[in-house]
This record gives sequence, C-alpha cells and structure tokens, in this order.
Amino acid sequence: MNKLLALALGLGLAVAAHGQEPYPFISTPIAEFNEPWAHEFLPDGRLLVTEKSGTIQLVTQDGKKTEITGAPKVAYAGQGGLGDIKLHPDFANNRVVYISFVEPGDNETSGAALAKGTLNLDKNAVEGLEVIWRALPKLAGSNIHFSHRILFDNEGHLFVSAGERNNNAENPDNAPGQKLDNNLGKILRLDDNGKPAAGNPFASQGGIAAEVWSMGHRNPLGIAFDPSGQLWNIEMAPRGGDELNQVHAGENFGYPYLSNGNHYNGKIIPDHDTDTSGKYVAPKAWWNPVISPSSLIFYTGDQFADWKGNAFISGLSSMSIVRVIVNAQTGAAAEAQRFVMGKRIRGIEQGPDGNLWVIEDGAGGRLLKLTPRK
Ligand SMILES: [Ca+2]
Ligand SMILES: [Ca+2]
Repeated sequence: MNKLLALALGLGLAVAAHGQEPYPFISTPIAEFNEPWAHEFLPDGRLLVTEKSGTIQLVTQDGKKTEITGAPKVAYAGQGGLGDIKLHPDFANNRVVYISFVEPGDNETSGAALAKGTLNLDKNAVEGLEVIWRALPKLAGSNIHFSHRILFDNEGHLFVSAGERNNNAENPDNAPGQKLDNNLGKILRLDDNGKPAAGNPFASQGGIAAEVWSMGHRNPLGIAFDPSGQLWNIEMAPRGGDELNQVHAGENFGYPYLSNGNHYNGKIIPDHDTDTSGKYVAPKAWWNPVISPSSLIFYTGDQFADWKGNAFISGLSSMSIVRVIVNAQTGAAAEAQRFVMGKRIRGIEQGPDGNLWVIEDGAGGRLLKLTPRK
C-alpha cells in the first residue's frame, strides 16, 4: 500500500470512528516496528525506537531504519522486555543514553533495571552498557506492571517509575507501594549514576528508601514535567479509575488502599473521596471507562499553538490520544479532547520540529508523524 493510500485510510477511520470534524492534524506513517515501546529524538532529528523483544532501531524522519547493537539482554515475557530510552541532558557532549528493560533474575524472577551506555553513531552501537539501578525485589510469577519510564529534570536528576508488579494488591499492608523496604510502586529520584539523589524525602531512612520520591503508585507508565517544572504521572488503575496525578516529594497516591477503580475480580477498593486520613493524594483527573494510559508528555511546541502547555496521554485500550488541559497553579486537570486513532497507542513524543510523533503498540506498530492540518 502506498503512503498516500495508507494515509487516506487512516484518516478516514479516525474521522468515522469519532463522528466529528476532521482532526486538526494529518497523520503520516513513517516506519513500522516489531512491538515498539518507546521513541526518543536525537539532536540531529533522527529517532531511537526500542522494540520490546530487545532491539533498538535508529530511524530517520523519512523512515530508514538501522539496528543499533549493544542492547541489553531482556526478559521478554508478558509486559516485560526492552522499555524506555532517554538521552542524558548533556548527550550532545557525552553521548550517554539510558535504557530501561526487564532483567532476568535467579529462580525465574525478573525485574525492571536501568542501564547507562554510550551511543556510538559511527558504529551504530551502544557501548559500555552498565546496569546502574534495579527495581527490587525481583519477583517471579508476575510479568506485568514494570512501568520503567525514564525522565530527566532540568537539574540533571533522573526520575524512574517502578510499577508494583501486581504484588499483594488485595493485601494493602503488605503491598510494595505502601512500604519503604523496596522500590516498587514508586517514582524514584536518582542522580545520573543511578544513586539516590540528594534531598529525597525519605533520605533519613537510608537504604532503598533514599531513592523514593513518591509512593502508592500502581503502574505509572508516564512521567512528565509541565512547563512550570511540576512533575505529573499517569498510571493504569485496575478496573476503572486510570489516574493523572500531580506529584510532590514524599506523597502517597494510595494504591492499593484506595483507587477509583476496583479489582478485576469485583472486590471493591475504596475510592479516593472516601479517605478521611489525609495521608493519600487523590488524582487530579481520572477515567472510567479507562483509557489505559501508556505515556505522558506536555506539549511546548509551536506547530499546535493552541495546545501549548496541554498534557497528551497515549492510550492502549482506548486506541486514542487524550488531550488534557492542566492548570499548574491549582492542579486542576480535565480531558479536553480525544483523538481516536484506531490502533493501540504505545507512546507519544514531541519532535524537535514541534510536531507530535506517536508509536502504535504491537506487531507492525507504526511510527506516525502528526502535523497540523492547514
Ligand atoms: Ca491513586
Ligand atoms: Ca474504587
């Protein structure tokens, strides 16, 4: 199928599915991948794309792909495999990249890990790869909720999200996200060598607690800063109740004591608004039916001027991109618009050109470039 025909079909589906005016963007397929999981732009405008089964692809904006060697060996099962990829803030000088993945452990356990290496673009290779952080403990029997998104702030702190592995979800007192003897069900704040960053809220407790920035998360698949520098996360809830949270140091987001969703087996989890303890932070926006959020960005470009400062969430089961207007001061957040894409959407990034670049989920998942419809 040629690109124009594919484009016409894609647009037709998107418009018909939602029964509204044509969307304000044109979606152009750029390349296809095998279970793409994350995409990241290089300063020269090319992209790194991870594929869940364990490969890294370098792709030009016109779709030419080259495999990058030196990816970590991954435990490819369930939701696990190769994950996120991010450039060091000083990449232009040091060529350092960070890669998250699910690492096999002893006795059929596995867990998320974060590795750091140097990208050699002359050899199309990641070199000197070294694991600098691990989600602990590694667990057996649950190949879900690894999360493992990576994000740098403007001061060089490295944030990593770690899901709760669906562990003790019905036994909140023992759920990892509610305890500080592990780093699951948390957002961690590290230095660029994977060690606890200075000034973390539980630093005085030492050990693994010193990594923790926030807790009580379920499967935080998206972390992003709004234009004011405020951290937000998006996380998959159980049945009903996907959450967009504004995240401050030391906060507890309640799972699994609280969720606006309930367990898949029908057991009730009290909603956030039943909480009178004051210990838990409620989401700023939540969804039921769920959107199955897979990633989060805040848009800062010029191509879609009306959307500056808005959050964009990619959605799996909702097969959509959700635009959310947030107020950084009050924290108020509300869905403003939903673009039905017709495919499970695994990730969204803003390109250096200010266009939105999206990856679909699964076998044959495409990289799509969304440009304004003039
Ligand atoms: Ca929550
Ligand atoms: Ca509930």
